[in-house]
Amino acid sequence: MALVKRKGITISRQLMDDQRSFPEATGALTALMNDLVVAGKIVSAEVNMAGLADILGQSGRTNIQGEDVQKLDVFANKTFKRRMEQCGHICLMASEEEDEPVQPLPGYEGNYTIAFDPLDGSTNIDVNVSVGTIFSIHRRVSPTQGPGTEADLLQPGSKQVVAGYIVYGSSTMMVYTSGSGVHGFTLDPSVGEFFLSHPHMQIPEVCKYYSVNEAYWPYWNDNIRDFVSYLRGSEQGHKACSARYIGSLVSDFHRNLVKGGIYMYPRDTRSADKPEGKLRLLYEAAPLAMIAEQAGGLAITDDGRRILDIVPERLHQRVPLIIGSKAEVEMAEKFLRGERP
Ligand code: P6P
Repeated sequence: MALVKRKGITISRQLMDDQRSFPEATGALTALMNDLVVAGKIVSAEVNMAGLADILGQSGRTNIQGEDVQKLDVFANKTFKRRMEQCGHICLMASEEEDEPVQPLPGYEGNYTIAFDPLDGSTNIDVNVSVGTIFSIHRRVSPTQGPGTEADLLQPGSKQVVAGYIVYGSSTMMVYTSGSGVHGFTLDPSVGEFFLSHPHMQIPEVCKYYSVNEAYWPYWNDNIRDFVSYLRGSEQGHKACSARYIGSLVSDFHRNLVKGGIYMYPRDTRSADKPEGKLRLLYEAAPLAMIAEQAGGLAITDDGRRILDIVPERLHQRVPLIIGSKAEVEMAEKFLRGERP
């Protein structure tokens, strides 16, 4: 039955239908995803209450990225870790908030890995800008017994079995793909259930928005600068896109997925400790790249490599990212080769 006619089905029903399309499926991935959904509902409730509770403000700690860890970050990380370590289907997990991989509880090992950014954009919490969770799931490559190894996590994005995000905004939405299109589910907090609201999402061909922090203009290379000028419509008669950048990757990406747009975080010369830009490959760029390609878009680095082809070497490896509407990312590739329209 066409997905459009299925609007309003629950996410657990969609997950069951996904499972049915894989005859060899055991139900493990479905069970894993259902526990992930529970974690998303718990974090959503907390994010929406944060303005009322005393949870706002800093926790006083810093994470591996050297960033202040906000209390809600800590809560979200604990919630996803706790759900995943006891779901019985994870052999190892990686979190932006954890320096090292995290093992499941003894006896609860399984055949998948998950990497997640529990609450991306958390510096926006105290100013009430939407934030999000990003997740990436792989099948283990190590022998299927006991805890996994780092090799199970360091797989290219092209090997992901599921990729997705949860955006905690004016409504909480979960968007994911298991390789057969991108589906968006909206949480009805009155019943605590995600319902299919955006079946088979496709990034519009026309690029309506461009999202990049233009304060870094002086630190970009000329190809990036010329491409941003092109997006502004200041030359080659290109229809200008509107600039939209709220400093929350999940929110910027989600808007561009729905309306058409391109998000960029290229490398810059500001800081020697981030030569590859700021965003992380494992739990930010790779899962969003799978979503983008499944929705008809593209995702590359600022030297033209396909994000999904990159084999990670380190858990928290950073990567430059250009992602969004296909035609615009292809135009970016031209500029990166030194060509001009
Ligand atoms: P900048 C948030 O910290 C984040 O990882 C993304 O969500 C966001 O797009 C980006 O960093 C913002 O970084 O350097 O523009 O403030």
